[in-house]
Amino acid sequence: MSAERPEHRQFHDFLARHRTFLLTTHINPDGDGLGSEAALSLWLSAQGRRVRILNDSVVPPQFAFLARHTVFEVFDPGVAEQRLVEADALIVLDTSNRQRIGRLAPLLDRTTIPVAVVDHHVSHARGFGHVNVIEPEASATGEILFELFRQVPGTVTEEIAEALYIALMTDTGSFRYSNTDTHAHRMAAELLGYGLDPQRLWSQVHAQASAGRLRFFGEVLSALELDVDGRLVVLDARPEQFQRHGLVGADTDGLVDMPRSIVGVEAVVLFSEVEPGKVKVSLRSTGRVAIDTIASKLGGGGHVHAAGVLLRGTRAEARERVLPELKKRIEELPADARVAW
Ligand SMILES: [Mn+2]
Repeated sequence: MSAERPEHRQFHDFLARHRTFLLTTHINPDGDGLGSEAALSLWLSAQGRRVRILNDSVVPPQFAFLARHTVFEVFDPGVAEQRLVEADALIVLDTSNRQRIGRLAPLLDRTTIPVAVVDHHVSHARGFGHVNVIEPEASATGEILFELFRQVPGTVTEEIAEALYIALMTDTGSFRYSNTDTHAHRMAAELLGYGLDPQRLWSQVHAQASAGRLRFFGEVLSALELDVDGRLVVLDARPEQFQRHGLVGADTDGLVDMPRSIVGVEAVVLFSEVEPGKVKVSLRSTGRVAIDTIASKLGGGGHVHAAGVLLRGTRAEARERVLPELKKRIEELPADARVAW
């Protein structure tokens, strides 16, 4: 083991001190949260540890294949109590905000279980774990795990590489977001060396849409609004549209990414009223507008390129809370180099 950072050594010491681990991630888990859980679960199991995964939310269908090798349990008060009693330690992945783990959070008040946090979100707090490995410069939590795993030579298998690749691919928007750097590409190259098929893995996550989902996208996109001289795209989705096209939940990730391809766009915001009175605000930046602080001020979170928040009230009220600040930030940007030439 050759850990250079003190937090990495602390994390390995933490793992060495315990036998039975409970893993969890944030509510509405994404490919990074779930891929990181699957990877760490496989890695710890191979080292003779007992591992359980318990999340607040269900695994979305496009990530169901990650459950081939690992079981993802969904929160139930009785099961959660039992898992916390059985485990020697809890590892929280892809969030350093205690509230973001959902219904497991209040139960932690009643236990003394040691906690480790591995995350890459920018946070003002230093994490709520006894050990905190928080590296905002990492493209994905999976990238931090890969580094930790490699410190113990010969421990990464094809199954672990696949789960880490899903974490990296999804959190970089398939290597398009501003967090896609040399580290991300080097990691992808190394992971492919374990025999992964990138085309198959991309399709497994992204080629799962129903015709209804595409019709819904088409309807919402055809009504897109341009603001701030075409530099802001505003999308709006009503509860009736979700229902009419047979969409369950609020899987709008691909939708809010599409207008980023319009020339000159700095930011995209989607107001989706998934059910009456509940508006999911999804924000995307093409790299220059910091949208994560807009989301966090309203109680949400995310990264500089992708963030979100769930607001109670009408879509008109949500617009009033988000748009003035977002427009102001775009107006304050220096002139876009793309326009100059
Ligand atoms: Mn992540």
